[in-house]
Amino acid sequence: MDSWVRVLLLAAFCILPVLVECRVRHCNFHVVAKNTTRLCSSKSIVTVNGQFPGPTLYAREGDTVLVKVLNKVNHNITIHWHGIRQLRTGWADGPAYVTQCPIQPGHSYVYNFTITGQRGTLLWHAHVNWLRSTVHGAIVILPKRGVPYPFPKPDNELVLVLGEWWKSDTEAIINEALKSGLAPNVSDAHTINGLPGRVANCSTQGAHNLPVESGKTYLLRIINAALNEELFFKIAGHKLTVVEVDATYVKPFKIETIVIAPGQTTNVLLTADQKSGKYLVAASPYMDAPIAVDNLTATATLHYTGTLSTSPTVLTLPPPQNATQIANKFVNSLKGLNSKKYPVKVPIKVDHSLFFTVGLGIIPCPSCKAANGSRVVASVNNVTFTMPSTALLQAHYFKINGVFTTDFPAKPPHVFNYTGAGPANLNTTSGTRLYRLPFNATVQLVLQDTGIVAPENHPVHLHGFNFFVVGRGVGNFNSTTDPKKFNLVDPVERNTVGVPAGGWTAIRFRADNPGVWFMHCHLEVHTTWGLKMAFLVDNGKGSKQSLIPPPKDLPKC
Ligand SMILES: *[C@@H]1O[C@H](CO)[C@@H](O)[C@H](O)[C@H]1NC(C)=O
Ligand SMILES: *[C@@H]1O[C@H](CO)[C@@H](O)[C@H](O)[C@H]1NC(C)=O
Ligand SMILES: *[C@@H]1O[C@H](CO)[C@@H](O)[C@H](O)[C@H]1NC(C)=O
Ligand SMILES: *[C@@H]1O[C@H](CO)[C@@H](O)[C@H](O)[C@H]1NC(C)=O
Ligand SMILES: *[C@@H]1O[C@H](CO)[C@@H](O)[C@H](O)[C@H]1NC(C)=O
Ligand SMILES: *[C@@H]1O[C@H](CO)[C@@H](O)[C@H](O)[C@H]1NC(C)=O
Ligand SMILES: *[C@@H]1O[C@H](CO)[C@@H](O)[C@H](O)[C@H]1NC(C)=O
Ligand SMILES: *[C@@H]1O[C@H](CO)[C@@H](O)[C@H](O)[C@H]1NC(C)=O
Ligand SMILES: *[C@@H]1O[C@H](CO)[C@@H](O)[C@H](O)[C@H]1NC(C)=O
Ligand SMILES: *[C@@H]1O[C@H](CO)[C@@H](O)[C@H](O)[C@H]1NC(C)=O
Ligand SMILES: *[C@@H]1O[C@H](CO)[C@@H](O)[C@H](O)[C@H]1NC(C)=O
Ligand SMILES: *[C@@H]1O[C@H](CO)[C@@H](O)[C@H](O)[C@H]1NC(C)=O
Ligand SMILES: [Cu+2]
Repeated sequence: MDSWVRVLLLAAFCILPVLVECRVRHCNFHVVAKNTTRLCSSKSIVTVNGQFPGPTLYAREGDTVLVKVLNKVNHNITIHWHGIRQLRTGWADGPAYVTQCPIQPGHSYVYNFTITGQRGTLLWHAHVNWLRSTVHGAIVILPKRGVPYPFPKPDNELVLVLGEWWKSDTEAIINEALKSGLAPNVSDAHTINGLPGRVANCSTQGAHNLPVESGKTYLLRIINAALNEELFFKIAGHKLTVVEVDATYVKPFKIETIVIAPGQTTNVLLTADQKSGKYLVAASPYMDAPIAVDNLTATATLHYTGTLSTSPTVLTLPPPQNATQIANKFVNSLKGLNSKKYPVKVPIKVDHSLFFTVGLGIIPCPSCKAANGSRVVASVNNVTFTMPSTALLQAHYFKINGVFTTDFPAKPPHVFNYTGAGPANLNTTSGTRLYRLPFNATVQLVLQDTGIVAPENHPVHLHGFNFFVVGRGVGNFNSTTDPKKFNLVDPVERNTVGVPAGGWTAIRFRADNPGVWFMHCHLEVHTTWGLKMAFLVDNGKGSKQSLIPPPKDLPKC
């Protein structure tokens, strides 16, 4: 029996699973609206089961998970299980119009997938329009029964979901921007488990409390579920021992401040080894390019038991918004664990060597008066991706012609100084173009930021695969000198990686998962603007190397 399921979703609480082994257990995600008053505004938000953040999905490595999503709101919805490999089960991946048509109001769909060879922290979120701003939650995958963590067992575990909050409805925010051609309004606050901490002039606020006992060690599962902002995270007076990112183990290291991009997760060990008291927990934006961000710091409190609530909190200053050195210190410390049990399997031989520019552009838009008849777009290799009205995976599986082409360029159409002043013509082309890969091909992909409009750090997320981050640098990638510096021994393995502002990142992966796999910037505004594409991975010849047939309840367009 390989279809054992351990999913515990208690209607209103997220608790660690009770140690009961059980047969297939369906869990229900009811997508419902909820009126809420927080942060100087009352509004209706879309939630799962009325919770914000949504319920934590607990599972164990090897489990089959069945989540029935019932759409009770007046929006199309899909849920993406961010970082779950979805081996041969692309139908359960979730991005709207990529692997499925959306679940329309009043309809439901059962996501059915098995968690193979993965354990750690991930997140689930809506993958249609901007609904993920409030439709998101944690995924906690425990190691197989009896398998220990490769680090000292913590006394307890806490999930911390970082988010972004707008006073207005987020669909209104992006729709307004698309009409104007300009950038959308930045958020009004950041949140830690749904709460912003103290915000000036706001009566409807509140801070999350992390209770700890002196001398004990905690595993903090930190998730960035924000839409558009990378965040620094730190706790006054305490060092964090980083042990995992994106559900892959890393060589443990101690650090004061971590940086986490939307879609990324980081597990850290925290020992309550300071004087009993209250300590500030801070999540603040990281942005080292001339782009407007929400500069409010979300705060929570690390509260040693026995400390009076009236006692003063030990404070900490968030890093400056542009503290690239602090961000780099964290990023450069990440190395795959590469132990006997958890080896780093980076492809050494490369079958497909790809070079993709990622960045912004400007195209004509006669109705966009605010932006003088033009609008900002984003692109990969100068292609602004056009979403189809039929899901790509269906078009592929049922051989529906005319939905996409497989001529996505392996390199940019023009060579220019990518990180320099940029070309005079900022136009892009548009299309629904995919890059096709044979089953089990190995891929090296260099992602190069451009300075067009503005350089910016783009956290690029690949569906269906983990990849190894073999290199990273500032300026233009040099294909002669830079590969010599690649780390092919113990690179970190992840599913979302930041391409540094005005720089590049090189990743490698093996295309061992047949289907259509989305790749996009995880800053939602850039995805909306077109910084997205997809890989089409062919079936292999072996018996377990084909995409499985679609489930009967797969939504239709
Ligand atoms: C939210 O409030 C509006 C206006 O007060 C009301 O019409 C609506 O029924 C409420 N919705 C929910 C889900 O409570
Ligand atoms: C889930 O998918 C598997 C195939 O991957 C299938 O055998 C099983 O019947 C499905 N379960 C449900 C409840 O649809
Ligand atoms: C965006 O911000 C502007 C300026 O503060 C404001 O007038 C507008 O109403 C905001 N848009 C939305 C959708 O809240
Ligand atoms: C808060 O309110 C005070 C008094 O009404 C006002 O002077 C101040 O500008 C407000 N601050 C913010 C950030 O809105
Ligand atoms: C945050 O941004 C606002 C608006 O751009 C600005 O007025 C304020 O000074 C900034 N605050 C900090 C701490 O940088
Ligand atoms: C960060 O911004 C501050 C204030 O805008 C500036 O003085 C400083 O030079 C910047 N630091 C870096 C490393 O760019
Ligand atoms: C690219 O532009 C940058 C910034 O202007 C400049 O420093 C760099 O020398 C240029 N590189 C080349 C190869 O021209
Ligand atoms: C940009 O491309 C569009 C079509 O893709 C074309 O209509 C327009 O003329 C181009 N504009 C410029 C300035 O090249
Ligand atoms: C992008 O494509 C547009 C439209 O074909 C073209 O005008 C422009 O020069 C291209 N830009 C780059 C950087 O390749
Ligand atoms: C993929 O190719 C590698 C060699 O490059 C081989 O060792 C492996 O067995 C292949 N995997 C599958 C699933 O065919
Ligand atoms: C790459 O670096 C080498 C050695 O510094 C240099 O000769 C070459 O011009 C560089 N290539 C590019 C495309 O910048
Ligand atoms: C919801 O999805 C259906 C199917 O793709 C589409 O026809 C409809 O326009 C969508 N509705 C909205 C409000 O986007
Ligand atoms: Cu981006």
